[in-house]
Amino acid sequence: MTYRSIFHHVFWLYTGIASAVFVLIMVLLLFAMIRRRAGSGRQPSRRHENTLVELGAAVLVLGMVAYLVYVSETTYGAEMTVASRRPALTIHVTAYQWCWRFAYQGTPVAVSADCEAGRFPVLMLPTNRSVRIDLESNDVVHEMWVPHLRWKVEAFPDHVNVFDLRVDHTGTWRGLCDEFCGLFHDSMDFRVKAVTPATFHLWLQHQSAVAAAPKPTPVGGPPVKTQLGGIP
Ligand SMILES: [Cu+2]
Repeated sequence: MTYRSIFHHVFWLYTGIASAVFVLIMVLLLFAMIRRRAGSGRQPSRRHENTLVELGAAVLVLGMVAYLVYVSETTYGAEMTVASRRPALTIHVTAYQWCWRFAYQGTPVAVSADCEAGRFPVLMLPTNRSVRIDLESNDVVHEMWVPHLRWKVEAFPDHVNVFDLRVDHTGTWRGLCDEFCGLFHDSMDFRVKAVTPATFHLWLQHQSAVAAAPKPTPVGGPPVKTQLGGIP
């Protein structure tokens, strides 16, 4: 099971219950309006309370809340248990004003970009493998969000959020920051690209070789928009 299917299931459960409550309230309201309009001549009840009905409503609401909390927690917990079974790799994700850095543990590979003019860093993942993500921020609070995967986790400074992710099909999806974090927050995008384990292995090998190769000395370049300890 993936985050997408879990939250799809939970979303429709919540939507179903909310819709049923909405319809029930509307029907009762309509019934009261029609009765009043019909002019039955009956005076409205003077009772201020009905303990039995109020108690029943409270028990019903509490029961629904308890059920939804139980379903949400157990499905999420089950997914985390499956996803965290022997993670195949660990990626350190650093959010900063205003872009991302993805460092693959045990390798010299670290993917980053400047998030300007469509230059977004790509988080490469193998499909059907548990991937451990260590997420933190280098400055203010950010939030890593991949809408297609129904996956959103906050990135805090001075705290590492550890979680596991498992993607079951190949594809490329948009990721973005969902916590307002300053001037260029709206350009703080990234891409998630899931490929087969074999393709991922080749990619990681290639990137490791590129990262290990000696670099030419830089002779200047355009100014970088980072600030407050951001990572260029
Ligand atoms: Cu942001």
